[in-house]
Amino acid sequence: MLKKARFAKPVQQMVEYGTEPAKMEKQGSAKSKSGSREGSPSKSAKKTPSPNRKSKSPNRKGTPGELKSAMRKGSGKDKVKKKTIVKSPDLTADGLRIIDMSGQGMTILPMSVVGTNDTGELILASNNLRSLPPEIKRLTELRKLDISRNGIRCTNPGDFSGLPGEIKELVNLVELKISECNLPYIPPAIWTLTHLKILDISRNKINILSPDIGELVNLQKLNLQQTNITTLPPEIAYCQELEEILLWGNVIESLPETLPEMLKLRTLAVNYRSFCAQVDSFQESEELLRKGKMTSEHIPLVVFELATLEVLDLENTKINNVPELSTISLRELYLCKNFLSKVPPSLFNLNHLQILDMSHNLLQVMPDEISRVKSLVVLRLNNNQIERIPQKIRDLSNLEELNISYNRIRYMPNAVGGLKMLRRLLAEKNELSSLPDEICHLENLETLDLTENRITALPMKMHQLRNITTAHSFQRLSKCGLWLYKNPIHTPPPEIWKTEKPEKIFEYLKKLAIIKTENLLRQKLLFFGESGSGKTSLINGLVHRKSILTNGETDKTRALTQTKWKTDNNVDFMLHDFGGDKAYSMLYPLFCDANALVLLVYNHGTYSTDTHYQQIGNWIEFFNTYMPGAVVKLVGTHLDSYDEYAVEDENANLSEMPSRSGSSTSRLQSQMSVQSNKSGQSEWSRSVLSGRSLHSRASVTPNLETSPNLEQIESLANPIPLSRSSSCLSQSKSVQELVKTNVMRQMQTYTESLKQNLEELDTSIETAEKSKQPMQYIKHLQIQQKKVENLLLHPLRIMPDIALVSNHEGLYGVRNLIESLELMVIDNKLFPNAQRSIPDKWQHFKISLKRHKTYSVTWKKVETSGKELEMKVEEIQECLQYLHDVGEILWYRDVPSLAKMVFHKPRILIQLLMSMFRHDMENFLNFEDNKVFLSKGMFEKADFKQARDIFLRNGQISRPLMNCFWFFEELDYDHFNDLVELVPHIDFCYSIPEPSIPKGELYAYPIVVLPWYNKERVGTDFTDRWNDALTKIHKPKILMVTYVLPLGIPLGLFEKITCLLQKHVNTRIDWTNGILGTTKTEILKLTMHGDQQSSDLDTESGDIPLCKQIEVEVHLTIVSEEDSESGGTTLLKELTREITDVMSRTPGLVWRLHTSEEIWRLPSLQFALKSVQFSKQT
Ligand SMILES: Nc1nc2c(ncn2[C@@H]2O[C@H](COP(=O)(O)OP(=O)(O)OP(=O)(O)O)[C@@H](O)[C@H]2O)c(=O)[nH]1
Ligand SMILES: [Mg+2]
Repeated sequence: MLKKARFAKPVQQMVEYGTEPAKMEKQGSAKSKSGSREGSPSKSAKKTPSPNRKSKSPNRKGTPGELKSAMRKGSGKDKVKKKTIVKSPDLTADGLRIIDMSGQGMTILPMSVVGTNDTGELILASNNLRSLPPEIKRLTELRKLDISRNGIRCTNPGDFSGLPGEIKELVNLVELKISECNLPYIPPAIWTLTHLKILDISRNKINILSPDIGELVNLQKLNLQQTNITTLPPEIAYCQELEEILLWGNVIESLPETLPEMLKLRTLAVNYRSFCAQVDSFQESEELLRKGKMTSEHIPLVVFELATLEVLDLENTKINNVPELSTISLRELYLCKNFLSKVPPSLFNLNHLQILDMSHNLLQVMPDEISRVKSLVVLRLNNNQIERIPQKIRDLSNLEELNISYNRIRYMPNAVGGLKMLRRLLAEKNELSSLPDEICHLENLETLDLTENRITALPMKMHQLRNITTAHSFQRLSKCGLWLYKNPIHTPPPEIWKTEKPEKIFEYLKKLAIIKTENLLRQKLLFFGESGSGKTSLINGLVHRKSILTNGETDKTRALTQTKWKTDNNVDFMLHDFGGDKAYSMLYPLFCDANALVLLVYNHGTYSTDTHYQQIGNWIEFFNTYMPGAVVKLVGTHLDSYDEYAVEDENANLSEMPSRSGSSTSRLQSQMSVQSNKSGQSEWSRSVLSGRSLHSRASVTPNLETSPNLEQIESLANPIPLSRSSSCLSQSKSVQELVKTNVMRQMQTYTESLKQNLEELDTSIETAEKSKQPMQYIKHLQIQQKKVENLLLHPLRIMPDIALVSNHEGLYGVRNLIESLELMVIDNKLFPNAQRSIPDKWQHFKISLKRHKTYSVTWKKVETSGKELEMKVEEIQECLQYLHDVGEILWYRDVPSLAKMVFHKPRILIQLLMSMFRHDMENFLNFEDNKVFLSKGMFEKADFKQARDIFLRNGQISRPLMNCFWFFEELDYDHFNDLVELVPHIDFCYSIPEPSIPKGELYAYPIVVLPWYNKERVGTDFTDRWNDALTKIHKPKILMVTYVLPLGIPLGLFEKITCLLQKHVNTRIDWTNGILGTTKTEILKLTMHGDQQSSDLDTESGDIPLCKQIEVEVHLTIVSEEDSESGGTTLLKELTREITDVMSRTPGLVWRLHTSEEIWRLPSLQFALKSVQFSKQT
C-alpha cells in the first residue's frame, strides 16, 4: 500500500485559473437542458452519471443547482489549492489507485506519477499541461484518464507532440476525457486507443470529426458537444458498439446515411438550431414554414429511421412536419419550439414513448389517438392553441405529468379524474371557468397549477387531494402545490384561498360541502365493540363536545341507548350505543341495518394481534353475517394511554432536568393541548408534572416509524419493552398499521372461505345434475350458490382510515372523527339513499303513529293513519321504511310474525328488551338489595330463590318474576298479557300457555322462556331421555335433516331456532345445545354440534386467531310411527320452512341443508327455496 506522503511533494509551478468559473458557467448553460430533464422519470435521466469518488474536479457536470454549489466550492478551493497538492488516493473498485491531481497548475507531469503501474485512474484536469510524456505508457493498468482543461498541443492532424504515440500501449484505457483543451484537431494518437469505450472531446473547436473515428470499434459513448462540427463521417458506423453520441451545441447540417446501421445507438443528442442552416439561408423560408406554406425537409431522414434510438431531441429545429417514424424504441421525444400544427400520426405507434414534449408549437387539437400511447408518463403540450382535452385522455393511465398551460382550454374533462398516477397537472393561463369534481379523485396529485384562468369556485371535495401539501410556493425554482392566482374565485373567498396552506382551503370547502348538501336524511350510526372499548364515552364526547368518561364496570351500557345528535354543521344522526357485553348478542340483529354507518370501536391502547379477535375480529364476523356490504369505520379509543408511555419518558427527564418542565411535552401532548383549554394545564399535563402515571405500564408495542412489514407485524403480537426514544405517536401509528393489516387479513380469509364454498357448491351442483338428484336439492344448492356469489360481490366496506381518538380530556381526534362522519354521510357513493326529499305528509304520518299509547301499533291502525292522509299501501310501506331507516320507528317488514306491527316508539321496545337481558342479571336478582321482588312480585324469600334459580338455570320466567322484570311500567292484567303475547314474536323467547287451573306453585310456573339463559348442555340425561322415548315407538320412521354452517353460527341463532319449535310441540325439554320435544304423534330432537362452547377455540393451524370459522351443524330428527297419518313429514315441512326462513333472513349466513333423497323428493317442500334479500344499497 502506498503511503499518502509519497504524493505530498510540492509541485513546482502553481497557476491560478482565473477564468475557471466563467468556463463552468458556459458548460452549465450547454447542459441546462439535460439538467432540466433530470427530474423526468425516464431511465436515461436516472442514468445521469454520479461520480463514484469524492472528486472536487471542476470537470464535474451536474444540474444547475449542483453547478452553483460547484462554483462556490471552486472559488473556495482556489485558496486551499496552494496547500494541497495531491488529493487523497482513493481506490478503484478493482483496487487500483485513483490519482487526482486536478487544478494544480502543473505544466509537466511529475515523473513520480508514471513511476508505478498500479494506477487505475489519473485525473489531470485543469492544469497547464501541453503534453503528456512518452513514459505515460508505463501506466499499463490505467483505465481512465482525464486531461480536460489543459493546453494539449495538436497543430495538425498528424501531430503527436501533445499526446505521444506511446499512449497506444495503454491497452486498458477505456475512458479518455480531453474536453476543453482548445484543440483545433483531434490528436491522432487517440485513434490508436482501440479499447476506448468512452471518449469526451467536447468543447474543442475541431470543426471536423476525422473518419479515423471508425478505428474506435469498442466505443460506447462519444461526447462531441460544442465542437463546431456540422456532420459526422460515414465511418462512424464502424463503431458498432456506440450507444450514445452527444452533439448538443453544434449546428449540425447533415448526418451520414450509414447511421441506421449502428444497431446499438440509443441516444443521438442533436438540437440547438441543428439542420437549420438551409432554412436560415433563405430569409423567407422560416415564415413559410411557420405558416405551413412549405413542408420542412431539412432534417435528414436517417434521424427518423433509427430503430434503436431511445431519445430524440429536435427542439427548436424549425420543423412543421415529421415524416413516418421508424424510431420504434423511442422513450423520449422532444419536438418543442417548432411549427407543428398537429401531432404527427406516426407517433401514436410509439408504444415505448414515456416523454413527449410538443410544447411551443401551433397545435390546435389534442387528438383522441394520443390515448393510444399508453406508455406516456410526461406529456407537455403547453404553449399551443389547444381548445379541448379529449375524454379519451383517461386511457393514459401511466401519466404523471400533464402540462397544458398556455392554451385556450375552456373545459377540463371529467376524464382527467381517471389519471390515477398524475402528480403534476399544469393548466396555467387557459380559459377554464370551472373544474370537474372528478379532479378530486387524483389522489397522487402534488401540483395543480390553475393560475390565470376564469375559475370562480373550487370543487368541494378538493380535500381529497391529500398529496397537495402546499400552495403558491416553489420547489427548485418550479411551481409546486396548488396555484390559484389570477382567477376570479369567490368560493372560497380570497382571504381563504390566497394562502400557502391548502389545508385552509380544504377545511373551508369541506364545511361548505356539508352545509350545502340538501335533503340529507338522518343517518343511523351503530356503535359496536367490546365492552369497555369506550363507545359510551366516545358518544358523550361527540354529543357534548367535552370529555365525559363513564365509570367503566358500573356504567356498562345495558342493551342499547339511542341518542339523537346534530353536528355543528347540522348533520343529523341517530346514535345507537350497544352494550358490548355478550349478554346482548341476541338483541343486536334486531337493530342491524346494512344501510347504517357502523362504527367499530376498540381500545387502541391495548390492541395486539392476540386480542384482535376479541376486540375486532368477532365483530367483523358478526357484521359479515348480519350486515354484509355495510360501511364500517374503525375507531380506536384510549389514544391518551400512549401518552402515558411518553409521560414515563418525560418524567424521567424531568427529574434530571427540572428547567425543562414547562416545555417538555410529547408531540401528542402538544396536539392535544391545542384542543384543550388554553389557560390552565390540562389534567394530562398536571399528571405529568405530579408524576402520577410514572409506573402505569411496563411494556408496550415497539415503535415502527414506517409501515411495518409482515414480520414486524407478527412481532408486534408480543409486546416488547419500549425504547426511551420512542414517540407515542409513532407507536400508535404502528399499531394502527397492525390493525389495518389484521383486518385486511381477516377479510381475505373470509373471502377465501367464501370462494372455497362457492367452488364446493359448483361441484355439488354439477354432480347433482349429472346424477339426476331431486330438483329441490339442486334448486337449494343454486340458491346458496347465488347467495355466496352475492356475498363475494358485496363485502363489508371497511374504511381504510382508522380514526384514533382519546375520550379523555382534550378529546384528541374527536373533531376529526366528526368531520369524517359528516363527509361519509354526504358521500353518495357510500350512502346513495341518504339524500332524499321527503313529502310533508310523511311527517304528519309519523306524528299520528307516535300518538298511539300502546307498545306497538297494529297494521289496521297504521293503515287508518295512512288513509287519513290519503296514502296508499305502497306509500305507507315506503314511509314506514323511511321512518325505520332514520331510526324513528322499528318495522320488521321481512319477519313474518312482525311484519304487521310497527314499533312506533323504539325506546319502549328497547326498554322491554333491556328488562329481560342484563349483563348483571345475577346481581339484579338479589332479594335483599332489590325491593322490587317484594313489592312487585310479592315474593317470599324462599319462593323467590326458587323462581330465580329456575330462571338462571333454564331461562324460565314465572308471572311474578316477569312482573318484577317489567317493574318500570304500571301494567294492569290485560296490558301484562298483551306484552306476554307480544314478546315471543321477536324470536328471542317463547311463551308457555298458562293452564286455566294453576298447576303447582304460581311463582315458579313459567310463562315465558328465554333460551339465552339456559345453562345446561346436553349430557347423558339427554341421550337417555331420547332413547327412552324411542322405545315407546313400535315401528319408528325416522326423518332427519342437517343444516351445515361452514363458517360457524352467530351467537343467539340456535336459541332463535329453538323458539320456533314452540308452536309445534306439546312438551319439550331444553338444553343450551339440544331440545327434545313431543307432538301428538311424533318425537323430535334438535341438536347443535361444533358450536363455540363445545369446541375449544383453537384456530385451524394454531395460527393467529384473527377469525374463527368453525363449522357447525344443526340436526333435526323427527320420529313417528311408520303407519301414522303423515309419518312426520308435515311437521318436518313446517319446521324446515321456518328454520329456512330464519336462516335466509340472516343475509350473510352461509349454510346448506343435507338430507335423504326421499325427503328431498317430498312434494311442496319449501325449505330451500327462499332466496336472500340484500339491502337496497348494496
Ligand atoms: N383514558 C381513557 N379512558 C377511556 C377512554 N374511553 C373510555 N375510557 C374508559 O374506559 C372505560 C369503558 O368506557 P365506556 O365508554 O363505558 O365503554 P363502552 O364501550 O361503552 O362499554 P360497554 O357499555 O360495556 O359496552 C371507562 O372507564 C372509561 O372511562 C379513553 O379514550 N381514554
Ligand atoms: Mg357503553
